[in-house]
Amino acid sequence: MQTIEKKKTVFSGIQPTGNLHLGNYIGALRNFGPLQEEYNCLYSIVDLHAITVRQNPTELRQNCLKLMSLYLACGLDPQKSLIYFQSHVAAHSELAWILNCYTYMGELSRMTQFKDKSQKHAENINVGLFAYPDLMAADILLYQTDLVPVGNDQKQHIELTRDVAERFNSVYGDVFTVPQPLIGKVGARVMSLSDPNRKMSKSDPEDTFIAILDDPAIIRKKVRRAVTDSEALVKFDVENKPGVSNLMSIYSAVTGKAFDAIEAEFEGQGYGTFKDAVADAVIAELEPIQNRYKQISADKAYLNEVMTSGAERAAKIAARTMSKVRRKVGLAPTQL
Ligand code: ATP
Ligand code: LTN
Repeated sequence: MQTIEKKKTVFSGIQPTGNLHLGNYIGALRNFGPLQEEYNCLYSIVDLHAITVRQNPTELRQNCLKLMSLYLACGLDPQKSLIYFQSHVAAHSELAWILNCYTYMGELSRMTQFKDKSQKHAENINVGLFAYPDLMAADILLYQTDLVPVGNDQKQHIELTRDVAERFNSVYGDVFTVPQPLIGKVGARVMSLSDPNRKMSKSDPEDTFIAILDDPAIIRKKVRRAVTDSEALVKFDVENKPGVSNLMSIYSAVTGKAFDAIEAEFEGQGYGTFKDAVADAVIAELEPIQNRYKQISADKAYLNEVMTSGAERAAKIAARTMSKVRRKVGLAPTQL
């Protein structure tokens, strides 16, 4: 007898903060599209997460639409995936509150992203920043997600999500699917161009990252200026040659070439030739996205349709989980 397997669910989100960079693209965004063929996918623009650090309202609003346009320009298809803003589905905030009551202060204090951001924003270490991982857990658990495609830096948050889900399930029975991270092999941690020992980050200065929407001339300039070493040898060795290794990872991620093939390709050549090839490959990857982005971001009616239909469909799925959670926890029924 033929068994019909239920399609697995994939959920991911990106914060609409600042300029999306090559790390976000290689580590997360470019992996989203191919998953649409095989899974039920939900891709959210997580605007509630963005306000854990102070935002300019006008800029945040613009960044929200910018990120949705980028999702679409990178190949997300609203016929196949649900694309929506986190704040448009109230269940995210509701479940986050409930999960807060099942998470320990000690667990949240250990999160490296919290520690990093507390240092970067020492003047505003707010409760939202601390409880951020529970909102992320709510995003994921609301949809009974099986797989979460993210960069390496988010692994700890997914582990926390799993712990909280298992804790909840052990009290109330099987309420949540326990999710797994989906982390790429190459490029899961793209490093800063000026300090290859730090991850490329949106909140760092412009010249440390390549933005997905950077002009080709700017991309070339940034790659040429990227920190390497004085050895003039293209070799993958993260410990001793972090700058060159980072550029090799980027090159490998966009061309699909293996590290030994890249070493052979640039044997006996200086970093100038290598960097030009990296810049060419990155430009070739990003230019078509930039062209699609220009068209899509100008089409407000289309964006409107995508976001409203995405939120409506997401809310229906989320409501099923919420009603189960409410019942299990013992919250007052909405009808007697
Ligand atoms: P910030 O550094 O300002 O906190 P961010 O650049 O990490 O922001 P997010 O919105 O937090 O951006 O991340 C979006 C996605 O991109 C996540 O899946 C994250 O794991 C991934 N990501 C972020 N930075 C990198 C990087 N340097 N290399 C690979 N993946 C990354
Ligand atoms: N915390 C993530 C963004 C994020 C996310 C999610 C990723 C929020 N909710 C749910 C995957 C699934 C970040 O900072 N990159």
